[in-house]
Amino acid sequence: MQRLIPTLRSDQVDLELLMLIRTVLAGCKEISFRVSQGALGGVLGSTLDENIQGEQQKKLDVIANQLLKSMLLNDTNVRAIASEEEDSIVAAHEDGKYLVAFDPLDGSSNIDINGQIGTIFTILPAIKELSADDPKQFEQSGRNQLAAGYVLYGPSTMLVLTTGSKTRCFTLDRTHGGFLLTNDEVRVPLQTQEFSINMANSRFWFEPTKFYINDLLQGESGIRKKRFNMRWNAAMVGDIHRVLTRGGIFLYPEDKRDPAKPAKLRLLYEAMPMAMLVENAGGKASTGLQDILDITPDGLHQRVPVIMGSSDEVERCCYYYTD
Ligand code: FDP
Repeated sequence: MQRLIPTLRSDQVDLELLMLIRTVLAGCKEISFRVSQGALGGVLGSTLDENIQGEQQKKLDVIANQLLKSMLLNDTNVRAIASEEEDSIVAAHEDGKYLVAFDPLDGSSNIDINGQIGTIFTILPAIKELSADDPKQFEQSGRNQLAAGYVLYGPSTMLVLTTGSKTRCFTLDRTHGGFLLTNDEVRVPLQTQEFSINMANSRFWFEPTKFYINDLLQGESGIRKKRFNMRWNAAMVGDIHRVLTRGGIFLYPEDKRDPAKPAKLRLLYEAMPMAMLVENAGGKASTGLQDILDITPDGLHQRVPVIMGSSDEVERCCYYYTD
C-alpha cells in the first residue's frame, strides 16, 4: 500500500506544503493516541472554561488545540493560524508561506461517549502584503484553499485529504505510525436515500427546510416516491465521512433558535474544508443559496448554513431555498 508522502509527491504537491501537511498530521497522530487512551489518559470531561463562541470547552478540545498550535507555530512555513478554540488569529513566522485554520476536535459532545470525533483543517496561501497577525489574512474565498482534510478518530484513525485534485482516504497504520492509502479516489454517489439533520430543531426551521424534510419523510407515497432513512452522528466529521463513503445529504440549516446565531457551523474551519473534500469527490456543498466555496469569510468564526453531499440531492434541496 502506498504511503502518504509518495502519494503527494506523485501529485507534484509543493515540497513546503507537503512538509506542512506532515506537521498537521504529526499533531493529529498525537491526538489520536490521546483519544484512544480515553479515561486512562485523564482526558475526558470538561474544563471550567468557555471558548469565544460561548461553548463549554472539553479537556480534549484544549489538549488538541495546544498540540496543533505548538507544532504549527514551530513550523517556519506557517505565517499564522486560526482555531475554533482561539479568539483571534495567532501569528507565527512573518515569512511563512501558508495559513492553517483548524477545528482541533470536532464533535466535542461525542468525546465522553467514545463516539466519533475528528480534526478538520484547511491550508491557504498567506497574503504577502499583510502582516502575520492581520485577521484579514483569512479573508479568502474557499476556492483559494491549497489543501483541506480531516482526521477521523473512529474505530480506526482515517485521514481524508485533498490537495486540489482527488479526495483520497488514508488509514493510520499503528504498526509503523504512518498513513497508508486505502481509497485512491473517493466518489460520492450522485443520488441517495439517506439524510442527516438534527430533527430536534424542526420546530425552529424556516419553511424551505420544513418543506424539504417533510417531502423526504413522506416516503413512497409522497412526491419523492421513495423511502428515505436518517442518520445523525452529532459530529460533522462522522456525518460527512459517511456521506463521502456511501452518499447522503447532510444539513445544518439556519434556524430560529437564537436570532444572534441563525447558523451553527463555522465557515473557515468546518464548512470550507468539508466543501472542498465533497466537491473534489463529485458532490455538492451549498448554503442553499450559493456554493460554500464561493464565500469569502468576513471573520474567523463566521457561521454559515450547510447543505452538502450527493450532488443530485443537494441540487434538489437547494430549489426549496431559491424558489
Ligand atoms: P460540536 O458542537 O459537538 O463540536 O462543530 C459543531 C458540531 O459539533 C458538529 O460537529 C455537529 O454536526 C453539530 O455541531 C452537532 O450539533 P447538535 O448539537 O445540534 O447535534
